[in-house]
Amino acid sequence: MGEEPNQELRDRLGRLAQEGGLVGFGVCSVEPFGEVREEMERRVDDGTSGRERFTYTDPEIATDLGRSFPWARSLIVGSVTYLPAGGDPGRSQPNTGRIARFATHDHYQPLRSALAAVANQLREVGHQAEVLADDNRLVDRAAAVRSGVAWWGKSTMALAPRYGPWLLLGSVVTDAMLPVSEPMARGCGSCTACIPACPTGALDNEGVLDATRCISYWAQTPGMIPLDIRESWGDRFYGCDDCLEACPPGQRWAERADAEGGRVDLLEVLARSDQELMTEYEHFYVPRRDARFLRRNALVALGHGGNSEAVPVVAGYLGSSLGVLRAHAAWALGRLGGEKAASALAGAVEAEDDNDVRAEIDRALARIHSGA
Ligand code: B12
Ligand code: SF4
Ligand code: SF4
Repeated sequence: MGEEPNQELRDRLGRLAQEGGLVGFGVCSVEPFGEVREEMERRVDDGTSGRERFTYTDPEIATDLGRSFPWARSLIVGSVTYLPAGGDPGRSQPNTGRIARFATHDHYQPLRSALAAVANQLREVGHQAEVLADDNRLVDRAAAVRSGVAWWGKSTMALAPRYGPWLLLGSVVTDAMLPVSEPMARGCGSCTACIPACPTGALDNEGVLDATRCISYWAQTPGMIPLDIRESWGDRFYGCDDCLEACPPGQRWAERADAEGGRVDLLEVLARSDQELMTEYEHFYVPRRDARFLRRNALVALGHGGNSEAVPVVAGYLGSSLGVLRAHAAWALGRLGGEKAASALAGAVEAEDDNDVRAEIDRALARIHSGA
């Protein structure tokens, strides 16, 4: 006969999780997530996962815990809500940018410490246990859905009653046999609010996200941001919350967010050194820890929400040694418009030897001259 699942241990772990601040707690089997793997491979094949690494580095590893943890027998899943502490960016003000609420602070820290307490308890009673949160070896949302911690929303977010999508997810994989939870008996029903709320049309009706159209993806992906995505960027500095803000199950909870936080002075961002930026935003995922990508994001946001004060600062980036910054500065000046922007662009075009950047400058000048 197989080993009986240990209900007493599960109850003890559940109490610890609650004391540690987890708002969701569930247990599921460690069977491979076969459908999720197929779905990831489909997205890699049709290009909708973009240049995403993380779990997409090896979908088989990400969907089969047995590959990384041959001793695994149960998966404990927990969630924290980062609101109200996530802040409220409030209404747009000139020369400022928005940080998505999940990134206003290191909101993963309370999640990891609550899960570490659960893992320590398991180790104390002789079990193996490892914490996984935002790890390449597990698709967190698939685990949350299987363990009854959340349902899978059409925005692709994992949602729970009361908190809606405002959750971060993590797990503890263990060799303890624990009783599993029932899946959550809720879903989106006929709601489709997130789909038209997405400014770039990245969501389809089947709960699939085209990462190459998602602003959150581009805010953390190196290189040139495609022109049509830049046009829809708004005043974002990092992340995007539009499909979360539109989600009815989380709206009352979002109203409880602090008034402070979530908005940064973009001129100040552009004035700082690389080292200062990477220290301040240490908890962001920034490609290669290279501050140029935060500057690039700030330039695009200034193209949307900057005023005349922003023009000389943005124009200064036409002299950057980095093509990606010269190109995005030119684009932003094209949107900011005015004589000073036009003369900075006209001055830069002569000296520009990168054809792509030159094309950006030409486009920006044409935009200003057309008065668009
Ligand atoms: C890659 C990634 C991204 C990418 C791509 C996201 C995507 N939707 O595919 C980008 C950069 C765009 C991104 C953005 C964001 N992300 Co992200 N991201 C991840 C990461 C690292 C991997 C996700 C992954 O592998 N997905 C693979 C796809 C296939 O699965 P999934 O959508 O995650 O899960 C669902 C499917 O598997 C589905 N499913 C199951 N069976 C089947 C079968 C079929 C046929 C289909 C179609 C689907 C399906 O059910 C699952 C549950 O919803 C995870 C961390 C992790 N290790 O899991 C965080 C994670 C998903 N991100 C998170 C967050 C907070 C965000 C943002 C809100 C940040 C922001 N404000 O900017 C946005 C939200 C954008 C959105 N609408 O999804 C949280 C989500 C928490 C939650 N409540 O859902 C996670 C879980 C991190 C964490 N540990 O909390 N992210
Ligand atoms: S995060 Fe923003 S861009 Fe990405 S799917 Fe949601 S609303 Fe669209
Ligand atoms: S907005 Fe509606 S459809 Fe989209 S995830 Fe939320 S409840 Fe589901």
